[in-house]
Parts: sequence; C-alpha cells; structure tokens
Amino acid sequence: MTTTAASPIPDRTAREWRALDAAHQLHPFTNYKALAAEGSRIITRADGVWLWDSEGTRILDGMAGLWCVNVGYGRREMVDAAARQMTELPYYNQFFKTATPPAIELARTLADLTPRGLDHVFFTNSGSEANDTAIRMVREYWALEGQPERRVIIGRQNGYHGSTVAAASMGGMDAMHNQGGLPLPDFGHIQEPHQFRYAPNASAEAFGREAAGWLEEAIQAIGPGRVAAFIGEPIQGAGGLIVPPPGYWSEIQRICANHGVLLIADEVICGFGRTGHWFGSQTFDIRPDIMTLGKGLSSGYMPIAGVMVGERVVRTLFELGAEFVHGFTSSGHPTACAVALENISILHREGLVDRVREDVGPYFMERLGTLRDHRLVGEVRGRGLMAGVELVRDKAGPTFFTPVGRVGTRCRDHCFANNAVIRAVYDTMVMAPPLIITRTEIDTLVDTLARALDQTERDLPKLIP
Ligand code: PXG
Repeated sequence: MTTTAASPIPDRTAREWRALDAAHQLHPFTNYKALAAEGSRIITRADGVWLWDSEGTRILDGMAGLWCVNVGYGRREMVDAAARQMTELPYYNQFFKTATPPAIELARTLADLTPRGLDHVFFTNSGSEANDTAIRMVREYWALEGQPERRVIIGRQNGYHGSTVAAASMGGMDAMHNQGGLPLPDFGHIQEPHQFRYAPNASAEAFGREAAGWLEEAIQAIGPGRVAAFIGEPIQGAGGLIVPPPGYWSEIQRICANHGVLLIADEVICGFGRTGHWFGSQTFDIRPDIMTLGKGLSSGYMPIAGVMVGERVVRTLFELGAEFVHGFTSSGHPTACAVALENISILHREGLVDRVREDVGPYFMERLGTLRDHRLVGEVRGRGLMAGVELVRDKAGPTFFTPVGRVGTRCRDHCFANNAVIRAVYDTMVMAPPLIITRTEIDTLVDTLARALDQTERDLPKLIP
C-alpha cells in the first residue's frame, strides 16, 4: 500500500493555533474564560519523556501525559502495530456474536497478566466507561443472585473514577458533585486514608485500622443487605497521591469478605507498572473481584480501557444471566487492541516494571526525599514512579494553607515556566513520569521542582495574606 495524501493537519503559527483553539474548543476540566484570556500551550511533538511546544521549547513531562504514557513517546513499534492492523482490519465490532483476533489476543494476554482468578475482560474506550461498566455489572450480579436491593457502591472522598455521570457519582470529588446534581442515588463515600491530613501524629498501623474501619461503619449505616461493592484506587492518584498506610488494604479486604461486598480495584492509574508491579493490587496484596484498567494499557497511544472480571461474578453472569445489555461501538477496537498488545510486549521486553521497582522508583523517592528539608514541604510520599510532595504553611502541627490550592497552583505554574510538567492537587505537587525515565532525567525533574519551591516561597507574602 502506498500513502500519498498530505497531512490533514496544516502548518499554522502558534498564534493561529491559539486563536482557533479559543474560538472552537471547550477543554476538559478548564475555566473557559481564564483559558481564553491566557491562551493554551500548544504541544506539537514528543519523544521519550520530552514534549515540544509550538515555540520549540522542550518540556520534561513529569506526568506521562495524564498518568498514561508508560513506555514513553516516539515508539515506532506502536506506530507499526497500528498501521499493520489498520491495513488488515481497521475496525470491526464485537456485537452480534462476532470477535476479532486482536481483541481475543489482548483478552488472553490480560487474563495471564492480571492476578489469578481475573480471567475475563470487557473492553471499553476510557477508564470512565470501564467504571461505569463495573457499576452496571455488579448491580446485575446482585440482581441475578436474587438480591436486587444490593445496589449501593461505596467509594472514597477524593477518589477519582471518571467523568461520566455514574463514575463521577462513585468518585468523591466535591467540585464534580456540585455540578449537575450528583451523586446519583445509591452511592456512598467514606473518608480517604490520608494520614498526613487526618492523623499525622498517629502510628501508621493504628491509622490504617481506623481508616478501614470507616468502611465497616458505612456498611452498618447503609445496611449490609444494601451494599453491592466497594471501589478504591490502590494509591489514590488525582485525589492527591494518597498512599494507604500498612494494613489498610488487608483490613478493607477482610471487611468486604465479611459482608459479601464485592471489591473493585480501580487500576486505571496504578496498572501497568506504575507502582513497581504490574498492578497496584500486587503492590498492596489486594485480591479484587473486579479490576478496571485504562491509561497505561496502551500508554495512551490509543484510547482503550477495560474491566477485568473475576470468577465469582463471571460464574453468575454465565449461569444465571440472560443478555448483558451494555456495550460500546468501539469495545475491543482492533487497532487499539493491537497497540495495547505491542505496549505490553514493550513493557515485558524492556523489563520496565522491574526497573521501576528496583531501580528508578527507589531512586526517584530518594531524590524527592531531599526536599523534606525545604520550608514548604510537609510530606513526601509515593511508590514506584508516582509521588506527591505536600506543601504546608508550617511543618509544626502541621498547619495547612488556606485558601487551599493557591500555593500549589503557583508552584505548578513555576514548574511549567521552568519547563517541567508537574501537577498540583490542592497543595500537593504530583508526579508520574514515563517508566522509561532515566536517573539523569529524574535529577532534572527534582531539581526543577526544588527551584519552583524556592520561587513559590518567595511569592508567599503575596499569595497568603
Ligand atoms: N480511574 C482513575 C483512577 C483515573 O485516574 C479514570 C478512572 C477515568 O479514566 P478516563 O480514561 O475516562 O479519563 C481516571 C482518569 C488528573 C486527571 O488531572 C486524572 C484522570 C483523568 C484526567 C485528569 O489527575 N484520571
């Protein structure tokens, strides 16, 4: 096959792109008036851990896109996998008793890769859809089991499970609940296990037991006969990089088992090596009934996500179920599946997961640890290649900043101005670089954050009255 067509994307100046963007796009999670006034930064290309903008500036991507570009940018093998599959069969669906080889092969691969007992997958296009699917599936499970009143799903404050109406209800983001009348009925939330905020001076073990106990209290308050499932990210990402204290997950597991409540692990961020194992569930020894995947499944090269479903639910769906009336046009999209397969094979071939656990992950945490002495830094926490640096007004106490988020946002802006993408969640600086990052690049990332912290400290009198 020969390709002769010119690129459908014309050459435009940065100014033109910015003007057209403001004129025609509504961005996700964005204040439209503020963005239109400021203009967006136009990212034009990328390689490894580096991005380039339309001015030609090179930027270190400390967030792997949005926690997803695990194998890094510029992978020719991924392009070839997509081109091969698009040439052979660019699209076909999996409705009406049809299937395609890439989807079947990816399903088999995921069954091997994920913890034992999770042997079936339902493909979706996004993490939000995966979580939405999980909601429908657990409620169908309980209906088939003759307990249709078991509908409530318990999540956590500042948990993030996506932006569809149901996934946002299951998440615990107040700002999202405040728009559009969320949460929907039959969702509950418990506090997240954020020790530094809720019990900084307690022992980690005692706090772990206390925080898991909030689930027991919620189940009792709702009524055990009404609770369908509990969902949690092994490490909460978008909610501020909350690493659970020791013993937390084993206690959660015990409480769920005790009440027959299904346990859903949202691995959309933690999956595919981020925490130094293939899945966060392995890092914390969680044995979920259902696991949702996304992001790193294709390293963001194609939109694809999915729900891994364990034996308990699968048996009921097979034996008692009629039709599961749910699915998307692109569930199991062949090109996305081919790219995901190549992505997994790169992770294997290059030993990237082991590298996170044994080499760059510990190095990253060690280098970030040097920031603990900075006047603004209250806590440094993380695992593998995901980390948070929480800023405080005063280390004693600690005393947090009010208003929340202003100092973090300023620090984030300084990071950007110094050409590193680092996120601020409230006043926690959050990083999740591509898994291929080198030690030298980690040094650059941490040095950039250190410089931004100094600049932010100098701004404090203007920021905080
Ligand atoms: N679960 C988790 C744990 C996530 O982090 C989703 C589900 C939803 O996935 P989709 O593919 O529908 O976006 C996510 C997404 C941020 C940020 O600013 C995080 C996400 C998405 C956008 C921004 O940290 N996580």
